[in-house]
Amino acid sequence: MRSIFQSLVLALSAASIGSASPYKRADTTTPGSSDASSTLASSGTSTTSGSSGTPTSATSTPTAETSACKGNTADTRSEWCDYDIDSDYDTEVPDTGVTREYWLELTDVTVAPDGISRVAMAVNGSIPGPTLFADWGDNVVIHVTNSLTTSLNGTSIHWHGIRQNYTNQHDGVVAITQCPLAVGSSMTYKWRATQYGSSWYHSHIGLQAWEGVFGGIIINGPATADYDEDLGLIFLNDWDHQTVDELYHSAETGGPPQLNNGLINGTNVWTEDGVTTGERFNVSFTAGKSYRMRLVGAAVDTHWKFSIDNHTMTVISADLVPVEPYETTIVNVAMGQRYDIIVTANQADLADNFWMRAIPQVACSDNESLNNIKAIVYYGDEPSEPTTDPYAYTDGCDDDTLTLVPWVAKNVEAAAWKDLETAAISRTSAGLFKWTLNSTSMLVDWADPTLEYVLDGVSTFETDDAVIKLDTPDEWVYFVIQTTMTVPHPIHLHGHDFYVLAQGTGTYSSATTVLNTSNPPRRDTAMLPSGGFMVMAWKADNPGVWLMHCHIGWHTSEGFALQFIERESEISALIDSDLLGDVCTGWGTFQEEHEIEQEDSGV
Ligand SMILES: [Cu+2]
Repeated sequence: MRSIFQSLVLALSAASIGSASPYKRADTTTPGSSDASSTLASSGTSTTSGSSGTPTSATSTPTAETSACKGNTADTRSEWCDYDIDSDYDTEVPDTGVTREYWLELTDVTVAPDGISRVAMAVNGSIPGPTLFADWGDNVVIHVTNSLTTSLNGTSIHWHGIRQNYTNQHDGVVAITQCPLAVGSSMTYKWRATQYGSSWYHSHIGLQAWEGVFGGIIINGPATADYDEDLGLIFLNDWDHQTVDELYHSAETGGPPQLNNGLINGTNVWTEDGVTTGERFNVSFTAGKSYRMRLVGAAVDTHWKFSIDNHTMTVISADLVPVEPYETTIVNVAMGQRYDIIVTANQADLADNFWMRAIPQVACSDNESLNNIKAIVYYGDEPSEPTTDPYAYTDGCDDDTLTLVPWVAKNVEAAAWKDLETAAISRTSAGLFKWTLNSTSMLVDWADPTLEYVLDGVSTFETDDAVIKLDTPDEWVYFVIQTTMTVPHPIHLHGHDFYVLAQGTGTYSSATTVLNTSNPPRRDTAMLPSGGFMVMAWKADNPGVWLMHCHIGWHTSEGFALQFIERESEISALIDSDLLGDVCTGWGTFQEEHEIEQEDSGV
């Protein structure tokens, strides 16, 4: 039997013989540019409320002219035509009648984002892949083609943070909502942009996201503070000169490996034997202007502190939830989280060049380039090496979640359903680390997705399917996760923005833990603190099978996941059985033909 891991090793040798593929193919569908020589603004990201992203829409190309709202200008960012920042996006969504259509193709590539060559996987030839733009209320249609002909990996694409209200089947999670998409096949995902803000899409099979299969999502809408220019996404990735599939064995036997480097928007430098390779990402500032940037925590196992020397940031949104603006000099970015920030270019008198820093937090990350994951913010004509100093900070895997005050205020009602689960780690008889939650480590079959069971009327599941059922429509669910282990975990829930009622160190107590139900922070990814607990809540208002998991790549693969079957009786009617069946049939044939074995939790 040939496993995915072995397939990848084969891919390595094949790719190193062949001619070096370009890291970034010249290609018109990459607004989220990874080109180190260009500034964010010139890389094609949106500079006004209307998206200027070029990608490929046959139905309608998103441009400023076709934007759902022309009234959203530099000093009227809270407006959105008939809607505004006060509109409750849970209950009202602009009816734009617009469909944004995109085509994404996954390929095996050889890349050198820090000058060191290795194999990877790319979307439309680039890492990060192209940014998908839409306006609030648009329909989004994405055709994904798997052309991973060297690695022979199956795939799926998850649209992180997108609520998928009544569109569970388009959530893109292998073993849960679909089978892996076979090499040589295409699949079309359809969803509606009912929220707005910044997010990302990424593969949701094994560790493939961190081989390079990810890109940005920007949904234009109103904002809680004004700014002049939108500079688009800033992806914060960790990076190693070995692939994550190669590193996984050491992760599951010896714990998380040290990683070589990190990338800001797909690029950074690397110094070895006195020779520096690669290039830094850089951003051009014009004195006096204010810039919106959209930070994305896209690492496999790194918690970041993000800052720009001498500059202050105003946070206006977290995940896809607009918040009351607040100022800070450091933003903590956990894996899976996004923060929208505004930075005013008001330091030109001090210097021409400033470091933008993504600093791995040693308390829960291990990186060889601790103080060298940086980009350059420059005033003037061109960047040069900054000499600025970082803000002082105390190392720690902190979460800014409890600082957040959602702009559209919502309260949480009393729990109709409650559960508490403990996260722990154990070793199998084979010496492999497995994370457990709900007293089990998730192990699901990628060729047998939960939606297939639901469609077939199967309602009992194995313990290691890690199923929790939420049957009552619109009931309030309180879910506590706690751990005594000194490892923090970014917890991500699909299908909902959850409310964080409490988060802290020590042990949760139903008697003494104070729950905030009055407009608590809400988002799609928040930290379970090291040796602590988090109390989450959400309303069962979205029928479907929704994964909850730790967003540390190693941990998901080691089984740190649960699936909620929400309103089971309503799900079948929402499933396109042809779509589900076609992808599974294609995978069955492909898997058998190439003798591919599943080696991890299945998600
Ligand atoms: Cu974890």
